[in-house]
Amino acid sequence: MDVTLVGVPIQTGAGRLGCEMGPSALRIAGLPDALRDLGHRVTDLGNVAPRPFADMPHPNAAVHHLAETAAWIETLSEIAYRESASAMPIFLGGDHALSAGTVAGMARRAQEKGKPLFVLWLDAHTDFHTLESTVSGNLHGTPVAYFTGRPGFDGYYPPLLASVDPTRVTMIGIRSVDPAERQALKGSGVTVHDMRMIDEHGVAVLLRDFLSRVEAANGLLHVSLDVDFLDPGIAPAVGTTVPGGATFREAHLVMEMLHDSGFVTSLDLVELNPFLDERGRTATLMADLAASLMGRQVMDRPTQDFSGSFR
Ligand code: B3U
Ligand code: MN
Ligand code: MN
Repeated sequence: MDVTLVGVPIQTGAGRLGCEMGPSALRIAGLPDALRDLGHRVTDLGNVAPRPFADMPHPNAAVHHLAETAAWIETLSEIAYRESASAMPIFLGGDHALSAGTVAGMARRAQEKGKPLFVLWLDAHTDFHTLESTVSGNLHGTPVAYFTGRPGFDGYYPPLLASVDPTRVTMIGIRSVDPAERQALKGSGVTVHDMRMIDEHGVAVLLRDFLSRVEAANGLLHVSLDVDFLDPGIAPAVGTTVPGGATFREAHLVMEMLHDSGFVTSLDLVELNPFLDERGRTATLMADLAASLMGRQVMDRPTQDFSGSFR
C-alpha cells in the first residue's frame, strides 16, 4: 500500500506543552521503517506548518490559541484531501485538535468518491465541545463537534466543505465526558461505547458491529487514536491521563481487526507528549499499534467476516 506520513507538530489545542515533539518521537520509535518492513511504500512529508494567521478573539474567554489552531485545521484539511487521492495518509500528532482538519479533509475526499465517511474515535474523551461550551478552552476538546457540523464554529474554524454524519461516528474507550458534551451527545446519533461497554461485551463485539456497518455502506474509514484511549499504566505520555483505559491486548486487538477489515483509509496518532514519557515506552507502543493496524501479526489466519453482533 502507498502510505504518506504527515508530521503535525501542533500543541495549541492542548493544555500543556510537549505534543509538538510527538512526530519526532513516533519516527524515532521506528514507525516509518516498521511500515516499510510490512511491504508498504512510505513517503514521509516531514513536519508541516500552519498557514499564516492573525489574532482572533472569541466571546468565550477560556478559548486560547484559536487563530493558530484554526490555521492548522485549514492547512490539514487541504493536506488530508490532497494526499488521500493517491495514498493512505497517517497523521503523526500533535494534539487532537488536528483531527478537525484531517477528518474534514477526508470527508471531502469521501464526498468526491460518492462514498460515506465513517469515523472510529478511540479516546478517553468525546471531544464534542463547541467553542461556546468548552470550559477548559483547550481546543483538542472540540474536533468531533466541528466535523459533524455542530453550529458554533462559523467565522472561526474554516467553513466545512463536507461534514460527517454523526450516525457514522463511533467512539470507544470513553470515560471522561463533560456535562455539556453529555447533553449534546444525547440524540446526536453518535455511538458512544464507554469503558463499561468494553467490560460487559468485550471490545471485539463492539468493533465488529461498527465494521459491519462500514461494510454494508461500502464506506471509507478514518481512525483517530488518542494516546489516552490506552490505560495510563502502559501509556503515560499524555497530558490528560484518565485511569481505567484500554489494555495492551484490547488495543492491539482493535488494530488487528481494523487491519483485517481492509476498510481503513486514513489514521491519526495523536496526543503523544514525549516530555511526559518514560524511556519512550508510549511512543513505542503507539508505533507498534500503528504497525498492527497496517498488517503486523503473529500468525497468518484466515480472513474473518463481521457476522457477530452484540445487539
Ligand atoms: N473535556 C475536557 C477534557 C479533555 C478533552 N480532551 C482532552 N481532554 N484531551 C476538555 O478540556 O474539553
Ligand atoms: Mn482526544
Ligand atoms: Mn483524550
